[in-house]
Amino acid sequence: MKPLFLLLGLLFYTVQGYPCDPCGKYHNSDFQIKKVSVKHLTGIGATLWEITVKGTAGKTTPTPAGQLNGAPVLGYVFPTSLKPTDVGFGNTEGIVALALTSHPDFDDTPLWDENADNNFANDGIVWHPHWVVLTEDKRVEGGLAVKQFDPKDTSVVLPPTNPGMPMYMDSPGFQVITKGNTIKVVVPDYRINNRTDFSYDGVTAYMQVHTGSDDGRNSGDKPMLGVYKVYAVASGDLSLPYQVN
Ligand SMILES: [Ca+2]
Ligand SMILES: [Ca+2]
Repeated sequence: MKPLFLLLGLLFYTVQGYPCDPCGKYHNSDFQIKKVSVKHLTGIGATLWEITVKGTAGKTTPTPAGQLNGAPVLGYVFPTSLKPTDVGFGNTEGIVALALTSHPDFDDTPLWDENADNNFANDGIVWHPHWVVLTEDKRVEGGLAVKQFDPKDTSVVLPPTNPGMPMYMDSPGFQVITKGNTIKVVVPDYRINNRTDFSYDGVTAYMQVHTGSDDGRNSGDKPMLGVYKVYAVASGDLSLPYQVN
């Protein structure tokens, strides 16, 4: 797998010549990574995933676009060496990442009410986790996108908590905590196949939704959810050098 990670790392630095107007707006210290860690807490049977930044973690959230097409998504992302099957997807190629995101234009957590107001469809701006499978995608500046599939493909397996989009994306509902310069997420062991031996990295990024048309169908010239700008990579080269401890 390592050559793939290195290739993707290289992509980050070779395709930044594309313009991305909204990207610069969020390029601040809240997304400058100081360190990343994943610790196994045997006492509660969970791993604690944490990104520490120079500024205030989670303070900067996107300005709404007012529509789904072009909707901005900011993320604190943990690319991992976990297999898609470890987190409930079927077997498929790509990098499994846990992405903590904020996106005020839409809610993709129909099972969860993160702001606890009894409305399950208004939580997009609240930092919340997604499992995603990332693959190389040269149609966007960041060189990566969430892997899509044909909605008619009945062989695709998604976790039961997926939000119903034709992408390898899950809305697992784990607790996210932002405090000072850290953002954290608690992942129960049984939700990652009891794995504690994986490697990981830390990334902050600007992503964007592309539906391509008013009826919400993707036109194909851009990915449905692409990475447009990588603000920081903890390792510097996306080599996933860190191990759970
Ligand atoms: Ca929700
Ligand atoms: Ca709510």
